[in-house]
Amino acid sequence: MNDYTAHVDRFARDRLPPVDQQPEFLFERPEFQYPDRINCAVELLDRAVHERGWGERIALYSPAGNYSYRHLLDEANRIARVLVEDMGLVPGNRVLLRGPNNPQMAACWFAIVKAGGIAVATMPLLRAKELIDVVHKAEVSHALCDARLAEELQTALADCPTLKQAAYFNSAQGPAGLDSLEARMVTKAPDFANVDTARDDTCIIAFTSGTTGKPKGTMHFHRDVLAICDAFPKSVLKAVESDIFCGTPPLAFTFGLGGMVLFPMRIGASTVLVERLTPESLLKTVQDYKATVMFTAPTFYRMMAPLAKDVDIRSLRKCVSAGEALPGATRQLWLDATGIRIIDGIGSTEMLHIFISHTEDEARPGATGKAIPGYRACILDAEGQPLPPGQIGRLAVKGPTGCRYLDDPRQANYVSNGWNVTGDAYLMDADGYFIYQSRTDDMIISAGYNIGGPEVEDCLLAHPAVAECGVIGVPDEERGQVVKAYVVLKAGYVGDGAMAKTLQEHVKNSIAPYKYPRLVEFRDVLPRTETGKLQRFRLRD
Ligand code: 3UK
Repeated sequence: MNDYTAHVDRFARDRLPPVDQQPEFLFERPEFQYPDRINCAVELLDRAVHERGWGERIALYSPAGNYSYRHLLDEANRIARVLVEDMGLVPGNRVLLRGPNNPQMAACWFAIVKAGGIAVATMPLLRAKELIDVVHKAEVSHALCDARLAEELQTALADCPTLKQAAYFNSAQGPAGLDSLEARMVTKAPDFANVDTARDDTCIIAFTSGTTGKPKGTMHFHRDVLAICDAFPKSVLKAVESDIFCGTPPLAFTFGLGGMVLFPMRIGASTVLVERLTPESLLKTVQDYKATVMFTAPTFYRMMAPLAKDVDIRSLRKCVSAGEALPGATRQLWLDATGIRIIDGIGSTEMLHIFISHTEDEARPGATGKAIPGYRACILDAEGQPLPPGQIGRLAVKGPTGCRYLDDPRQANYVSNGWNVTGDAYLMDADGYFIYQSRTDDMIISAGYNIGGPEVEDCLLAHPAVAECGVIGVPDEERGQVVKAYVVLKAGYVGDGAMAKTLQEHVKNSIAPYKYPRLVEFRDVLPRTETGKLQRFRLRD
């Protein structure tokens, strides 16, 4: 029996990867068994208010005002009514969602999913051309967009024939003359007949922050959204209902959707949504809201460490790092500055959230941790055979979530023999800890040696003069490739030949000498994505 119940609009259902190209899913554990019919937004929001008695608690804090669980539900219901009654949404339609992290953005996400729609959230900084690619690929029919981001969307609309309905939220803050979501909402009652979806109906299409080629849309079901809430947060993070979450990842990035909204709401906790955070303002957010749990990327921890002494962040008790490898030097800096052991975790858009991580007690410098309960991981060789401990190969993982690209031949690159192959080079040590090396494509091969850029970066970051760095391989006639370091120095240091020599000696004295950067170039900044990932391909260009 196929328990996938078709939406009225079968677009997503008809574009799932063929069964033989899907990953194997593991549902053995009791927490990942969900009823056939379930709507994850109803589970997280309506039931919080109507069954769990959390209505009067604060769900979302923000500088513009706070939303109780009940207020969030009322707002989401009004928006859902606008979508269905005014904008003609039918279940299965794709809805573009654009906005910085703020309460109305979260309310829109719940509205779309309660109405059986598929949320296609996009990074706030995307330009019209990139929006057009996403709209075409997902055949988006509706858009809910923060009024302050209206311009790029309106530029895109001319080239988006499928996208016929757009409404703008936070409209008081945007230009005049837009179709205001709030103006429509005031006419709507705060209740809504939720759409009874199947656990295997797609509810989000998350586009990857991939660095090359056309963006890939990853499809996730209602049950996947619940599974990530019942995986990492329960077994590793162990947050509680009195916790107050904060952090930087955008809700359009599944790291942020989970960490900033879904995880706190699954347990009746609160979250602080603040737009455009900097290291300074994130620390200030912790102080002002007495936040207890933080989600951000490694570079943020590194930049916050020297500033931490100037703020009162004693409320903070748990810090999660993901998006790229956490250098051991950064882990140590944060521990020295705050006394907190960072929880590192690797996740991906394809897997929806974190699948290898560790608790604070199991933190080991250089190691991402072990497969979290519900997931299995191993290292595969080039032929797809599992490698013994200690050998570098391709990381492969399976669990209750997995990769389903929307109508994309690249499915065969990510999924092989039921395993999700993430594109990362890792090794597993004798104790079962997974140790990150590099992206598979980024492995530097110099004079026959395999060198992972991140290991060299970690070593450079431990030098007092280094603020940030990125290490890549550049073509070399004699050695195939040589190691090159791009270094941003801290204020007061000079990037000259003597400094290059000092840093080279530092690496030679700390790790195997053949890994030292033969080339060192000083930069003012390094190219990074909106999610804090170093863009190595831009260093290579
Ligand atoms: C890299 C890491 C080493 C790795 C993500 C948490 O980053 C997320 O999703 P993306 O699709 O990128 C996935 C790739 O990023 N990576 C992420 N975390 C780590 N490398 N250590 C880490 N801790 O190359 C991976 O394949 O943008 C992270 C939750 C949800 C996410 N979507």
